[in-house]
Amino acid sequence: MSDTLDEFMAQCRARCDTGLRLHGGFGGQLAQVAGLADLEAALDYALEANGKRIRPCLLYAAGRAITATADLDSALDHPACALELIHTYSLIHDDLPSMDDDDLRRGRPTLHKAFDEPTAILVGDGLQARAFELIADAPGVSAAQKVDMIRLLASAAGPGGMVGGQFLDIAGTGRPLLLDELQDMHALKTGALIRAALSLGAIAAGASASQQEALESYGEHVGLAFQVVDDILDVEGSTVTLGKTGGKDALANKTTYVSLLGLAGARETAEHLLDGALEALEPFGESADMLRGLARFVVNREA
Ligand code: GRG
Repeated sequence: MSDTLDEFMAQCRARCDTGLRLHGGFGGQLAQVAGLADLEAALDYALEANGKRIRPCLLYAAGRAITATADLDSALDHPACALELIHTYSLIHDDLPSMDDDDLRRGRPTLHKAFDEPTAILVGDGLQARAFELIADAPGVSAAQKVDMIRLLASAAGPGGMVGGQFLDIAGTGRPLLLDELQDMHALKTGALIRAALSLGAIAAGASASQQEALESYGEHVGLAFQVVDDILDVEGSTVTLGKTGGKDALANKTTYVSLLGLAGARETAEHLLDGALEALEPFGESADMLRGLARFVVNREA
């Protein structure tokens, strides 16, 4: 993998899409079991969705910052797909009527709209379990690396990470949040999986403790920047470009970086976070160029 950021991202997405098809899905096997054809169809619907795959891109880029071994990418495929499975499950559950109650995701009807609510809950549960199975089966990494990755992903996705952030978000709905509360909630809800992308790539590539620390700091900055920009796009983007319902935060009266800081203040915060992310990469040379490009991509994206 190499060359420009666009080419790098296209290659990461292609690897992730292929991996999800080959290892995330069941290749028609579930449909052979009496009564499970609809479950497999719903799983395939979730896996075929047109996501940006930004977390897998970060994971592959973190690996590349550490080492340039020829078989690196094949060692990163399973962790990258596992992370995307967890992310996809979180979006499916977030869209449920009892959570954010949304009809549109990734430019298509949400899973509970295309199928039904129990199926959407079970598909989310299934994707989550499948993620850990994928890491356990990962080629090209040691048993110790697998255990470290499973522990890290479980912790990032669980109550001390993404689930905790989602809980804080729901609990905080309907009352104004202070900037610190907003930041703490997003550091868990969105930030935990983004930080996990960097750490999983680092573990699979055999990073030293100091390299892991630098990547974690980069991940913290990029994770928050991702959310600040998400809040900006919710105001500035259209439902068509976003592929999900725009303007929802204001309608739901949610505290966001834009509601607290204004559009210009939120944009400035995103730029500061970008500077912090780039600074965290100072110990790395050119090998971290894709991470630099991805941080800029996260801050300048339009969807
Ligand atoms: C239900 C346990 C549970 C958690 C849900 C991540 C999350 C927690 C909810 C998503 C709500 C949301 C829209 C958060 C804003 C940031 C975010 C995660 C956006 C979606 O990620 P993208 O833009 O999506 O990477 P794609 O579709 O490109 O993968």
